Amino acid sequence: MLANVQDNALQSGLRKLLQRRVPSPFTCRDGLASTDGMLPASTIFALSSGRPPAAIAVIRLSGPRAGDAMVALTGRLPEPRKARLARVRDPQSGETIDEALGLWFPGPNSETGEDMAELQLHGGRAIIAAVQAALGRIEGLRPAEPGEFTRRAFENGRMDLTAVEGLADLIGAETEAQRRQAFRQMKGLLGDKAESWRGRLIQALALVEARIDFSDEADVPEDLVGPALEIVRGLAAEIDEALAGAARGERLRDGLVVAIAGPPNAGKSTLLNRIARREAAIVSPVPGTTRDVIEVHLDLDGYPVTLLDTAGVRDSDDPVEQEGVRRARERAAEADLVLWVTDAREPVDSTSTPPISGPPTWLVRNKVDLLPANVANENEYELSLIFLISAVGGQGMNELLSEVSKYATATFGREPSLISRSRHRHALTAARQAMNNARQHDARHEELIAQELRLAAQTLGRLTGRVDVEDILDVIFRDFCIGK
Ligand SMILES: Nc1nc2c(ncn2[C@@H]2O[C@H](COP(=O)(O)OP(=O)(O)OP(=O)(O)O)[C@@H](O)[C@H]2O)c(=O)[nH]1
Ligand SMILES: [Mg+2]
Repeated sequence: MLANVQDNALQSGLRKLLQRRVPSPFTCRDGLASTDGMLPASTIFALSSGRPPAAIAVIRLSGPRAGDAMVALTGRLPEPRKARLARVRDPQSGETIDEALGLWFPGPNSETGEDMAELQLHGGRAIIAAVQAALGRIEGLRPAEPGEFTRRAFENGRMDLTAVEGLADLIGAETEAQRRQAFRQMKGLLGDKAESWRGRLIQALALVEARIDFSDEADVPEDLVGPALEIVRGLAAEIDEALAGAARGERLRDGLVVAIAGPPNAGKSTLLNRIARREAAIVSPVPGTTRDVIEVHLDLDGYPVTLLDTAGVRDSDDPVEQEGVRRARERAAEADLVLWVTDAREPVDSTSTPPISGPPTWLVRNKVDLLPANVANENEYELSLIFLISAVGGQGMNELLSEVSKYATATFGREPSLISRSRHRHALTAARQAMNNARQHDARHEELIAQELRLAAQTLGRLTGRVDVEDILDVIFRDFCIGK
């Protein structure tokens, strides 16, 4: 019975919210007509495939004149979503430029939501230049800005903002784990979650609004705020769970940073080169060879790892070397893991004690190939992990790499995180904060509670781009390439 009354109150609360003329935080951006406001959108085109020359070049068009342009160049439109072999001609001179596959995707069920056409040409520079020049001469057509196809998809409600970010990450993904996380995001996992959270918040808000609006009516139960806050409590727990994985998700985008540090001449650069399988850093018998920090990006069992080679840490009068040592310390202190490399022939003394505080540090005793047999006893040394390796001979390298890989697995976790950017974390933290505030108000202060819930819903709306996000759009789309 109470549930029924609540439902009725919820319905009328929602109705009232919808009837209001004041702009509500729930104004959504779905179905925006075009970037150009009331004017018909221009038709854009771009080379969407990689750098020529290549086997194939894909030129895409999107906008109201995409079909006309296709007809102008190839004579007629292919059947929707079916490839058709076509002769591509310059409409001005009539000269054949190439033979290509043409595709036609009428809107609104296309990627951008607009009419789209695609030409798969041979990937030569002259062909691409000739086709682009021909397209540029057609009225209403212009070259696309970076990310403009995706921006149109967003503005036409085909993708939410988190999916757009997922797509950018998917294109940029270099390792399996990154690809997996980005793909889930592009498929709308975070966006759908945020939308469902927002929907439930609006329900809670409607209950509170109903309480405010009908406080003097007899059939509205006293306590609508209680059930509303109960909804908020459940939501808060779910958002907290998502936030718990945030650090993992953000780290996966950037990769695990492993710094190789230690005294001069210990074989740090040799170790970097061995792991990277190329001569990335200069190796020499002269101590103090490496001055700058050298970065190598690796794929370690599907996880992204940035390996840093640094200058040998020692006191020096040379200002350049001093700067190198300063950078070495700084970058090592900020790393996720430090491999402190020393010469295994040196006794375990002050040089084997890493002066780096902060990240976990493993002691790597290098050049074991130069040790007389069975001297390799390091039991007395108190560090969590000690490795005996030869960066030149390869001894101990498998053990070291497998431990680093285990460390990466533990850091990133097997389950991809829902959150992958600080933008997501900030939005969810802000929503969470507003929800907390709502729950802390006295239940009689319905207006204050409603205000916090409105704020929380608005923050979640910004996460998916459903409410007023102009300010962040440029930042997000800037990362895209032209043609996407
Ligand atoms: N025998 C042997 N020699 C090694 C090994 N690792 C490095 N070396 C040699 O040690 C010397 C110094 O190596 P680097 O890799 O330049 O040492 P580093 O720690 O980068 O030195 P700085 O950049 O000067 O701090 C070179 O002559 C290397 O060939 C090893 O495992 N065994
Ligand atoms: Mg070096």
